Amino acid sequence: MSEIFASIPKIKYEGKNSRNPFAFRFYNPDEIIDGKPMREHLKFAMSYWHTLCAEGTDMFGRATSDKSFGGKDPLDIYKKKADAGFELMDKLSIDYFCFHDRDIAPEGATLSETNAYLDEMADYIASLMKKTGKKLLWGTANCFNHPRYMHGAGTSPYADVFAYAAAQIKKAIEVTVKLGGSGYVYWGGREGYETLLNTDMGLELDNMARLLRMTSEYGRKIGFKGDFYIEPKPKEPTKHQYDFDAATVIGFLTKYKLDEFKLNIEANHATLAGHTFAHELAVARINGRFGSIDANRGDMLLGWDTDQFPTDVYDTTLAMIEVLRAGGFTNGGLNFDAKTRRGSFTPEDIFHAYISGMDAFALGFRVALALREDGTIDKFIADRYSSWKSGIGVDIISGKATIEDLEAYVLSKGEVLDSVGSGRQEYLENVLNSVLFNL
Ligand code: XLS
Ligand code: NI
Ligand code: NI
Repeated sequence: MSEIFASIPKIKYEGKNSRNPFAFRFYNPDEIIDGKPMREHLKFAMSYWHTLCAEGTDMFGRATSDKSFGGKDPLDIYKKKADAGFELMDKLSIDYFCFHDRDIAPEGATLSETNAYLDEMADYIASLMKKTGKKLLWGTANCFNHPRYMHGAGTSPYADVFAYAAAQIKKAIEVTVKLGGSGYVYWGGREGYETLLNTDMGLELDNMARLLRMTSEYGRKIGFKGDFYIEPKPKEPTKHQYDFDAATVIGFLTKYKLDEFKLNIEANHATLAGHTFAHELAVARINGRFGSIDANRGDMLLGWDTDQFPTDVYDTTLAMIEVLRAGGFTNGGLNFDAKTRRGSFTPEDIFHAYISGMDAFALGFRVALALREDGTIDKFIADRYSSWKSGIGVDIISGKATIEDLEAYVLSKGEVLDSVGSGRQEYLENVLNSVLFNL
């Protein structure tokens, strides 16, 4: 196999003072931190679609980069994409990858032709995995690109389209299982609507649950042991995406008793929903649904999913605090659902992008651990809620105190303003800065 990114060396850790653009300054894959190598804490993954497929097209312009990697006919191109992906993962010390079914193989004229391409490419990828030790973090089905899905897949008004989506997802789960994937993602795609003038929302949501139940049960039947994830997103492509945010998805999963589903939280989707990335991770965590992360960022001034590589260390730090609080990743990891800007069209740009994103998360992780070690923030939170550890607080939590007891308590006590302390937000923000800039 000839080298595809010949001008790019294997990226090594050189420490924070290095100015080598093709080196890590904070990500040291084999450094043991908190009991295990950094690579096992962070579990970085390459997104197949952005890295090996997206060519920079937008509404106003055609491709600016070529992702055929020297391939000639369609299948050859997909094999070259795979070669390029495994070379990139090796050079960047990325252990995992994620894909949609249509990222790894071309679509044929019929489902059986498409499935045959998929089988051939799955075998090809399996051989590269065997050679390199790289692993599949999660697979998914692209049920949003083809025109048949213009009104949705599981929520299409047309039963034939539902059936097609179910068949497509069946195959995508089979490929995920075959490649030993530790996760399977459902991103809502076009599951949503534009206007109630043409939509039966109740039926669409019931059908979405039917599709999730049917396909996930099939996954278990064929031996899938990993996690199923829903990836919330509030808008784009449809105006009202059904999987708006973590809380909405959890409400949906609870209503339909889809208990084993976890969440794949994407940073840019969080901000589009009017939340912070850390908020969405916390909502997943406190509901026992924390699963995996699509690492990226949006642009404060733009209202769509720009899928930029994450470089904001405050953001990565606050996210990694949540990952630590959740006890770290089990089947999930940090998938870079991110792409270079259209004007950054060279292979070098892809490497710069991954290096910056991986370093931003590695630094965020180091800061999150240092904050935990420092203890100021955790202690502040514990103290702030200490009134629940004794007296009336314990009686409320245990259920012992009735509403009459609470009234008697307040009547005897008088005003309670004296019990209320400062939130000290500015002080805590400064604690964060002191730790961040002291590393
Ligand atoms: C799109 C989503 C998509 C999912 C996988 O906005 O982020 O890329 O991660 O289908
Ligand atoms: Ni995503
Ligand atoms: Ni996205």
